[in-house]
Amino acid sequence: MYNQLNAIQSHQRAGNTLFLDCGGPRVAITALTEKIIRVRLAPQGSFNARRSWAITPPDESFPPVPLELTEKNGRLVLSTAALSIQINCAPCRITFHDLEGRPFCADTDGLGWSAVEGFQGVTCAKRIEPGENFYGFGERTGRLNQLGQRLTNWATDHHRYGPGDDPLYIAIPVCLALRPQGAYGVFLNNTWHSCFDLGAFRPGTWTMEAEGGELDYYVIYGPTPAEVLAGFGQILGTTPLPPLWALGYHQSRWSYGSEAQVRELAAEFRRRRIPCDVIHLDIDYMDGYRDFTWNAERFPDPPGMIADLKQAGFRLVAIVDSGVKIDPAYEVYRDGLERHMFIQCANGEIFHGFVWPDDSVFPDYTRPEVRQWWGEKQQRLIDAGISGIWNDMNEPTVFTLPFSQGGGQQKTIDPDTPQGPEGERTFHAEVHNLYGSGMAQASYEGLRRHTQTRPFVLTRSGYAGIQRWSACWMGDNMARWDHLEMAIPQLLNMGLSGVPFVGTDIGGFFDNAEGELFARWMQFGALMPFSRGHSHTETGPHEPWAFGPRVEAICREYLQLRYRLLPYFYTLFWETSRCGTPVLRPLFYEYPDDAATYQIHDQVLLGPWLLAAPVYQPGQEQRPVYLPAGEWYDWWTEKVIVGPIQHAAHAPLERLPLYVRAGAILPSRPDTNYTEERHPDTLTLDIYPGNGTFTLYEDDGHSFDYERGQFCTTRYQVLQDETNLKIEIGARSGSYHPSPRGLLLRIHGIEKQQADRLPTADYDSARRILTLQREDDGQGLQLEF
Ligand code: MIG
Repeated sequence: MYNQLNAIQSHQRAGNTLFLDCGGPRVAITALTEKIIRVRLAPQGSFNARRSWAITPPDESFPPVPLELTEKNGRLVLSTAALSIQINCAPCRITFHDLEGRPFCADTDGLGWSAVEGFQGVTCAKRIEPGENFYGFGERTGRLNQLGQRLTNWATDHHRYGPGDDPLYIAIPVCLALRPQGAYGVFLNNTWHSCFDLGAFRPGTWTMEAEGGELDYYVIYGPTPAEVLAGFGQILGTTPLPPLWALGYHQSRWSYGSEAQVRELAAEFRRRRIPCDVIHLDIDYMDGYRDFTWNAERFPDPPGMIADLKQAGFRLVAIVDSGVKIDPAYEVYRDGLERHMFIQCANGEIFHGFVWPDDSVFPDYTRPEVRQWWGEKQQRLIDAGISGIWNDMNEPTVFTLPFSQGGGQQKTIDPDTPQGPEGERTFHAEVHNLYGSGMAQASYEGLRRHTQTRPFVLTRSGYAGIQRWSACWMGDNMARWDHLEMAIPQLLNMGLSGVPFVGTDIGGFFDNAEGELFARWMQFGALMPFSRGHSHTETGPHEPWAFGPRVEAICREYLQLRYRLLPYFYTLFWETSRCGTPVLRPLFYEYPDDAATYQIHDQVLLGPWLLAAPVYQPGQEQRPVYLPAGEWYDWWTEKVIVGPIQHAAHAPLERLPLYVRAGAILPSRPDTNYTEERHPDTLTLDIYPGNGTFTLYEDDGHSFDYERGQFCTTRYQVLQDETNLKIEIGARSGSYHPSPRGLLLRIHGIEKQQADRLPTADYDSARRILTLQREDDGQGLQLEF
């Protein structure tokens, strides 16, 4: 039962905010930009003074926005240059309109607050417009479009989750609503247990509800999905440029549990010439699961081992769990206790529960001094040469009994446990969803302080804004075909929630993969922004060579493809660092006016140019692929297919259906076994006639010098008219200078007569590819023929 707002009795403007007084309850509507509007409800009339937990810039930091307020026919209309907010006065209801007058995000019941004694919930009900679909919502199962679903935001270690399960580890109350000509986003700025109901309870109405805190939401108008994502980036932050090595392939397992095993694994990758940059150490490297320690028997000389591996081009990432073992002989426990770093119950006892290290306590990462302290503790791993930190069990997961006694009940920290920074004390119920983000922030900031290079952090749990600190993987999936299928929309919806650096355990975590499943998973996995194979301790070997030579060859081929495309991947990460753009995108992201793309959950675009349609069924050698309007080049055959079309792709086990959009300029580099093996001696540009532009970004790949201008960009353009193809390579601009290299242009889809107009080039008539070789002097180049 919720109270609803009555009539507005007075209103008042203060700067960019319009306050509405509804006879006690008050509403504040703030235009932060012409497209970002914040709406807050104070049921008792006074707004919560607490800062937002996840919003980066304070409201005051936005420059003034030209605003117009008019009143007519019992309505208040607040207009920016991009939209208008129409407020019905009796009762108070808010509707947004685009410049053509189309309504969106319109209140039905509007803002509500609990009418039940002892329950502090808030709610807001909005109309689902005809043809509207809903995406994002962080880490989800099921299809891409979440229309008709009810989704919970409560970080949970959902044991053996599968399609249809809710909620999972990551809680991101962010949604992207889409219909032709109009996308908008909503961020529910509330960290409590909350739900989105997308018409499951009441068809035609979508709601957001939280079990505590304020009703406080941001509406971000597009009209394109790209503009919505840019808006999310403005308020929630973006992923900083990762180190290049983190874009390589990562190999993990629970656990590579000894120095000999790790060395053997590394050698095997090089022997077999399968590209790999990173090896992950799961919990067995530790001494009795004590964070920041080493098991001296299994790993007698971590610095020596890590130094040798570095020589061979491998980095190590070490897992760190959130639970700190209760053990008076353990320095981290003792020190943390002395400095009051752990979460304490209301009765003064330290909260404790069972995880891998048995009885454990939990740092309160909402407190800056705790994050600082945790970051210092990482020093031991960094001193040994560890390059990145993997945060696990940080929902946090807590059990009632030791694992040796079956673990008992799985839960988390009790909701009424006090937590929070000085002056902002609250209870776990409010900050539960932030636990993973706080831990990742502590890890990121500690790594940055101590290494002065770009950190790599991987986390299982997180809240909105987690992209500022960490990559995310989708937890414990299974080696099953439906889990491979689920991975596709799962990663796409993460990207649409502002989190681009994502991947699933390639091959599946639980159970044994068979070769065919592994090969198909790797074909998609090689294109995942975060690409890591990982598996459970009770499974058989899951390394790329574990399934025989045919699967091994497939893994090699697709990982080599990933490595060749690194300049493209890297530029896509640069884009997301600036604009929040997803690296892996659903089709509708690039074709928002094509409603045929709205329900496609099983195809992806890697950046603007590459379309992949992973095969996720056994024995399948053909699958339907939707190609939107325009020309598409089949990656394998060079055949041109004209969309929009539903096309049957030929997909024997060796083939991932892959297409390049006309107008593409795809930068690539020569094969390497790891990202920093040598300076690439050639920059290759694959050019696909059509109309397009692309800006390549380059820097040293590991330092923060780019923040001081040490980077360069090169703009490319392809123009095609009836008779001529024009290719323009701009002069390189910026103060970073790549090492000397050649430039290889491969122009696709060229007919013989046209090729003859460029006699200096090599022509492959079977594949219709024209090749030109130059020095890459950074001066730019123009071709027209
Ligand atoms: O209770 O560290 O999701 O990736 O291998 C299991 C062991 C704890 C869960 C993680 C998984 C990891 C495993 N961890």
